[in-house]
Amino acid sequence: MTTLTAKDKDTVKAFWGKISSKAAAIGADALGRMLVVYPQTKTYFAHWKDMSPGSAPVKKHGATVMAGVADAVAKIDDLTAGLLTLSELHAFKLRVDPANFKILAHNLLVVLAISFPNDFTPEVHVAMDKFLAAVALALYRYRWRGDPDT
Ligand code: HNI
Repeated sequence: MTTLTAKDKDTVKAFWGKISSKAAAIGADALGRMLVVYPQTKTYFAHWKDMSPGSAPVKKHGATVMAGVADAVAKIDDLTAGLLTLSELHAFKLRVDPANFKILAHNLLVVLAISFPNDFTPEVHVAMDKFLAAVALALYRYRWRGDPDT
């Protein structure tokens, strides 16, 4: 597991400052793409009326997920403790397979890259990649019941 350096954290916070006002739209786009490109992820959202890109549930949940990411940026120094409640929800109640966190992170990176081509430098790319991996780890660690760093 790659660790977020102090510089990575600063890069994530600065980039987030630039994009946060568009977070809901970014989340909706990423979620819509995830459901189309990786249809196995649809199983978790089978109770929605419409899973297509731009639909009301996709927009609403896109904003919800990004509110979670915003919370993670605020708690970047201790993601494990900061995301504990959300982690328990995803592990025990929603039973999300950890592989899906990587898939969502990938879709988020794609949307960030195409939405902010100038700001999404290689430095931002690597910092956001590491950050989303750290968020994923904090969210699925309860799946393993072991030391998440091994
Ligand atoms: Ni996730 C609900 C945040 C990844 C499936 N999710 C939430 C909520 C937040 C959230 C916040 C609302 C919690 C509440 O109601 O108290 N999810 C996040 C974040 C990530 C993430 C920050 C990763 C960056 N979730 C995923 C992934 C999946 C997923 C990868 C499955 C593919 N999440 C869900 C489902 C719900 C959910 C399912 C309930 C939604 C609903 O409408 O029932």
